[in-house]
Formats: sequence, C-alpha cells, structure tokens
Amino acid sequence: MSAVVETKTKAAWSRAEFEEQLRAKGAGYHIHHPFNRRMNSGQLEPEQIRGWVANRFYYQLRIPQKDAAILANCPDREMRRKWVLRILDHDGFGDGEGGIEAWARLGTAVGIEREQLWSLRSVVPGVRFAVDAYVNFARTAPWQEAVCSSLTEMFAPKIHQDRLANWPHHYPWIDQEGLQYFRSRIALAERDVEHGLQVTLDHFTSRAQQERALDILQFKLDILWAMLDAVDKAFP
Ligand code: AHQ
Repeated sequence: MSAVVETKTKAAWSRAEFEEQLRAKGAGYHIHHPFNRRMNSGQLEPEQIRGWVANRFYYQLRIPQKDAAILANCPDREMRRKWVLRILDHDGFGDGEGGIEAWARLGTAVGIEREQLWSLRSVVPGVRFAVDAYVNFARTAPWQEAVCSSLTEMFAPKIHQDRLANWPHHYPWIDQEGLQYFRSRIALAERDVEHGLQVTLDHFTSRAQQERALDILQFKLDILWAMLDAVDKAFP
C-alpha cells in the first residue's frame, strides 16, 4: 500500500502521542551537528566562532520578517496578539534593545567589527539560501504550517544552556557580557514553544495532517543543519 494511501487509512495520534512524535524529531536537531559538537567541546578557533556568529546574525536578522509574514497571513487576532511578541523580542521596542542588538553585542564580544557584521559580507551562500527558504516558507505556507516550523525551538533551551556552560571555560577570550542573548533566549523560547505547540496540536488533527507537521518540522531541522554545513565548510 502506498505511503499516501496508508496514511489516509491510519488513525490519528492522540495529542500526547503527536507531541511525542514532534519531540522525537529532536534527534535531528543541530545540537548534534559536528560543528556544534566541536563548538561545545572547545575545539573551534576564534575565526570559526566569528564565522558562526556572523552567519547566524543573518538568521536572527530575518526572524522578525518571518514572524511578520505569519502575522500577515493570520486572520486570528488572539493568535496575532501573542505572535507579535516575537517580533518585539528580536527588534526591540521602547528602551529594550531586542535580540538582534544583543546578537550584535555577541559579535563585538567575539571580535567582529560592528560594520563588518551588519554589512553581511561574511554570510555564505548556503546560509543565505537556507534562511531565505525559511522566510519564503513563512510567506507562502498556511500560517499554521509556519507556526509548526518554529517548533525546532522545543530543543533550543538545551543548546543555549550548553553555550552558557561551556563557552566561558573553552573560550575565555570572549567577554561573557556577549552571552546575554543565550541567557535571554531560554525563557523566551519556552514561552514561544508553549504557544506554538498549542497551535500545532490544535490544527493538525488527522493522521495525514500530523504526518505533514512532522515533515514541516523536518524541513526546518534541515534548514538549521544546512546552515551549519555551510559554516563548517566555509570556516574549516
Ligand atoms: O535565537 C533563536 C531564535 O530567536 C529562534 C526563533 C525560532 C523560530 O521562530 O524559528 N527559532 C529560533 C532559534 C534560535 N536560536 C537557535 C540556536 O541554535 O541558537 C535555535 C533556533 C531554533 O531552534 O529554531
């Protein structure tokens, strides 16, 4: 029986089973990527750290546009009132500098000139391609699918905690002030995942839809993995 026909005849998972299936995708999270493993075990040279920070800056810079695309596609005011916080968290508002500025301070802490970072000259094609694929997905997919793709952040608190635990010891040359972004992201990721997971569990209810949600999450896991592949190759 073809996979499509099989899925159509299979019973939907319960909410708990569906969440378990989503969380099981963490096995492919970029915390397991060789570049990240070398980073966390202190094997990277300053130039490789700088290459990673400069390339991930492009990802951080585009996240608000990704989230704004979701807002633009979403007719549900209650959902938008929550989702808009993500844009404010990254762009900042009022006196709050926001996550993009905090990432720029990480850039300074690892020795990247501010003008060089904001010029995006260090962003390699594979990273630009992967990040743009994410933003374009959010622009063109149903908003619930784009929400589902953000659920890689289910696995993010651990990766931030690893950096906070390992960088001061392995990379004492990096001013720890620069690590503030990782500190700030742990609580924000947990808040964002709680909302994104509820939307996902509520929307994807048939087995075919649930399998689609797993494919969407795999697409985003591939984006994060491909970014590290490109950085790993560009900064050997
Ligand atoms: O700093 C990160 C961030 O702001 C976000 C937003 C979220 C999304 O909407 O897709 N994903 C995400 C992630 C951030 N940091 C990554 C890291 O490894 O530092 C993890 C990444 C994610 O897990 O999707």
